Amino acid sequence: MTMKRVVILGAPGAGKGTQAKKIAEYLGIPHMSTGAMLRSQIDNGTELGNKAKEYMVAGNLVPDEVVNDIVATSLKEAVRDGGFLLDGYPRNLDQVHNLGYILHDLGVEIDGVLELKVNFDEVVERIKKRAQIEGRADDSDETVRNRLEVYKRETAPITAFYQTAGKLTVIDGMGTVDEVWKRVKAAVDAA
Ligand code: B4P
Repeated sequence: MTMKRVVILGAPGAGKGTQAKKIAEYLGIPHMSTGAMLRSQIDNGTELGNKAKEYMVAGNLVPDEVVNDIVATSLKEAVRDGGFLLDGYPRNLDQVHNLGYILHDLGVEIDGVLELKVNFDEVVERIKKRAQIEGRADDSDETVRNRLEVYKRETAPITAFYQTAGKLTVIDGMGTVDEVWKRVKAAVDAA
C-alpha cells in the first residue's frame, strides 16, 4: 500500500518539518505543518495570528479550538485531493480525537504515523543552531525548555494511542538529515 494519509510525530527539533518536506514530495501529497500555518497567520497580522502568538512565544500549545479550525478546513481539501502529511498535529489527546472525528466524517483513515526519536540533548542543540540562523521567536533557551516540557506532558503520550491502533512506526532520528531520510524512506516503502 502506498501511504497517502500520514502523520509525523516527534519532539520540537526532532526534524519533523525537515523530513516531512521530503516525505510529502516523495509521496506526492501536501505537507501540512500547523506550526507553519500559525506562523503565516502571525506574519499576516491576522486576529488568529495575534491570538496564537502569545502562546507560541511562551512555548505553550495554542488553544485546541484555534488549531482544530485551521486543520479541519485544510484537511477537507487535502483528503479530496488525495492525501496529506500532517506535521505538528495532533499534539495532545483531544487533537487526536478531533482528527479521528474529521477523518471519520470524510470516510477515510490515517494510513500510518511516523515518530522520529531523538534524544533531548540533540534537540536542544538543533534548536540552538536554528535560533542563530532563523531567529524564530520561540527558539530562545527559556522557551525551548518549556516546549520540551509541554511535549513530554501533552504530546509524547499520544504515541501510545497510535501504537495500540497498530499505526505507529518509530524511526531513529539521530544522525544527518540524509541518514534519517534513508530510514524514513525505508519505513514509508515498507508500509
Ligand atoms: P512547530 O512549527 O511544529 O515547531 P517544532 O516542533 O520545533 O518543529 P519543526 O518542524 O519546526 O522543527 P524540526 O523538528 O523539523 O511548532 C511551533 C509552535 O506552534 C509550537 O510550539 C506551538 O506553540 C504551536 N503549534 C503548532 N502546532 C500546534 C498544535 N497542533 N496545537 C497547538 N499548538 C501548536 O527541526 C528543527 C531544526 O533541526 C531545524 O533547524 C532543522 O534544520 C534541524 N534538523 C532537522 N533534522 C536534522 C538532523 N538530522 N541533523 C541536524 N539538524 C537537523
